[in-house]
Amino acid sequence: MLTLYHCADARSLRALWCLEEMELDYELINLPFPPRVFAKEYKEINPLGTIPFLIDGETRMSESSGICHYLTQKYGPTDMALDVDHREYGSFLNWLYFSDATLTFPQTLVLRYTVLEPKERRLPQAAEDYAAWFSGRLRHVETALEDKEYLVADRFTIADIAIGYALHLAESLKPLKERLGPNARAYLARLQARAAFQRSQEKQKT
Ligand SMILES: N[C@@H](CCC(=O)N[C@@H](CS)C(=O)NCC(=O)O)C(=O)O
Repeated sequence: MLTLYHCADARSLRALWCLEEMELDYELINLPFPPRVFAKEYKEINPLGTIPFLIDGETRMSESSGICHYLTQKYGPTDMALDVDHREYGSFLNWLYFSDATLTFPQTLVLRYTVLEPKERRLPQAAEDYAAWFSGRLRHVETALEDKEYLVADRFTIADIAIGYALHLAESLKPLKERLGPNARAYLARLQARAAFQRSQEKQKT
């Protein structure tokens, strides 16, 4: 049995969404955010205290895009992943890694300094600087979607889950939402309309 530790709309949504797209059996454990503070016992399961955390037998994973990749490789075959001999394999992997290392990283600083920190510790200048940084990186997504519905291979893949989550997070933060371009907005709406995405939104409420 696969077990996923999750917090609503946090990066673990990538893994939850992937589980739903693949229609796999799994146990979902919803935690309050941040679990480090509100579910201290969770550190006994994941010493990092971060989510997502996936348990599959002896396997333990804490990287959201890596979990999506693992699920498609281990529980595929699925059209949601590309094989190494696919012409766009490099691009596929690049989007997977780009999603968290390059896109979500500045977003989390905006989240922290506009929402998570107590009012007296908030830093509008830092939030503005990292929003601008995010904006520069987002241009890469906007351009890639110029004439495409999905990022690679003309079909929905986990690259879309990984990048789509970053856009979903951006939409929830005012300084980032206003920076989403028309291609990114239309793409995000397409992704959010997927039945599996909708189910993942429902499951995180339980
Ligand atoms: N690179 C990791 C980042 C995991 C991570 O930092 N998750 C955040 C939530 S989005 C977290 O658990 N924050 C709470 C904390 O650091 O205490 C991934 O892609 O999953």
